[in-house]
Amino acid sequence: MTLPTEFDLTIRNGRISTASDTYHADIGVRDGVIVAIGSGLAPGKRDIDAAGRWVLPGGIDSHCHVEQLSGMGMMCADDFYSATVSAAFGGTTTIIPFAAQHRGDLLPEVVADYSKRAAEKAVIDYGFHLIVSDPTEQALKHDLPALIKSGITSFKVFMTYERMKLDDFQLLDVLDVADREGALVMVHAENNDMIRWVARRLAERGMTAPKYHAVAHTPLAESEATNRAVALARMMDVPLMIVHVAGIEAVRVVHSSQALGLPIHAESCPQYLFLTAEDLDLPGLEGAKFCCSPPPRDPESQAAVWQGLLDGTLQMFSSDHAPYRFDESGKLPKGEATTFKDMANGVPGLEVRMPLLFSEGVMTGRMTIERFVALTATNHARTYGLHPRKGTIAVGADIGIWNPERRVTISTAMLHDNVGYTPYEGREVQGWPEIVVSRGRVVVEGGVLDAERGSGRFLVRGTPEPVLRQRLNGNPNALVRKYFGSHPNDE
Ligand code: DUC
Ligand code: ZN
Ligand code: ZN
Repeated sequence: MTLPTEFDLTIRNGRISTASDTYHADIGVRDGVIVAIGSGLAPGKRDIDAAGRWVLPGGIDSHCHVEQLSGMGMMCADDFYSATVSAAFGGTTTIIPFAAQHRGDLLPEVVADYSKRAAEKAVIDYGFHLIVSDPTEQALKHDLPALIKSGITSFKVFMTYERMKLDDFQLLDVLDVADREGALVMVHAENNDMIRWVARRLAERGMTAPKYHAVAHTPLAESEATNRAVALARMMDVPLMIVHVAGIEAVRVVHSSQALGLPIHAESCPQYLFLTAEDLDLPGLEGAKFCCSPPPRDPESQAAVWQGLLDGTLQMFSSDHAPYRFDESGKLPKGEATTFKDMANGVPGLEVRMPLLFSEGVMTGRMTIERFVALTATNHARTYGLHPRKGTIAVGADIGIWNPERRVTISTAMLHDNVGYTPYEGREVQGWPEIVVSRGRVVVEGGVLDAERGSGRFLVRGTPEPVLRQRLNGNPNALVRKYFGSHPNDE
């Protein structure tokens, strides 16, 4: 076999890690793809010496909110430009944000709108998940199947938020479509009535400070809804993705479902490793900066999330970047009179997601570099139909070149999002992605961006990989399927 000798880019002498291996080699890139991995490759037109550096797949953040109107009517602070720039500076080269349907919206119009805005502004590649809040006949029978075929192969549903939530009947309908069409359902699992009941009583008693958000969003609301979502998926015999797992009991529900052999996948986020409910308990409204749903919990839950990430119960580490400014546009819609019920829910994290886990997971020796790669890139690519174009060092040339020695103190001033604060202000991390490559283009180097607005591409995603499509063997609760066989093979 003759190896190509003319490369646009070579990355030489680096220590390459994927989700399965670590080795020293050179990488040769041509026309935006990796065409050679070997030793002693000829220098490319652009030649990077990565000696002493770790060469990792570009990260994939499969849960982030960009230029999205929330269920409470708040617009995100980041548009597709600032979000993708911020992601790139943190080592992430692919994002999968949401195209969010609000009740009454037609799904194809929602997607057309997000697609236009992203195409004009994104600097790295992106896909979309749908948010389905109005599963009409039209949506279930025509629009969802058509959009899945067009490469949007996952959608999120909510069990809470008055204006977004689906009831169990609707959840079953959506799971059914996902099953028929080969898509994956992601669920925000919190029991709406439990939260509402507590929140109303807190408010009646004048308990309106940000810290009461974490009281209202009791861990039981999360674990109950997680358990119910699993039961619904089990009845339909379909895989499920539980997003932003926060509490120890929810981790246990996921773990025990997997022990039964169920294809229940789960994700967690930096806020559940590095923040607790105490962070919401600050003078005045300052705690609003740490308000997200589910809320950060306690050290015991932090430990359970760490354990879940290490033992495979949780397969993905996403930011759930939900950027809102600390002003009337987001966190403080009623100014000083804002209560915990009014504040926009969500914390920023696109840029620091990978550095935080690299530092606290890999550099402390708690986590292998291979596991880090799986959690921040490869498992996202597999689960959401992007592997191996993205998420590994094989074909697509999305790469982060990390300096494992570099110490960085996180501050708002150094970040590239448009939020104006970071929950991780003042935290020191070790390890930083100094050079970031997207489709063979060096987009970040020396703290400088070199990427055109609109140069990111929409990714038509495939169906989730077979592991997620695995059928349950002899699942006694899947008898429903016997009578309503929706799988092509069953009919
Ligand atoms: N759910 C999310 O996934 N992100 C932000 C807020 C929320 O409720
Ligand atoms: Zn959510
Ligand atoms: Zn989210």
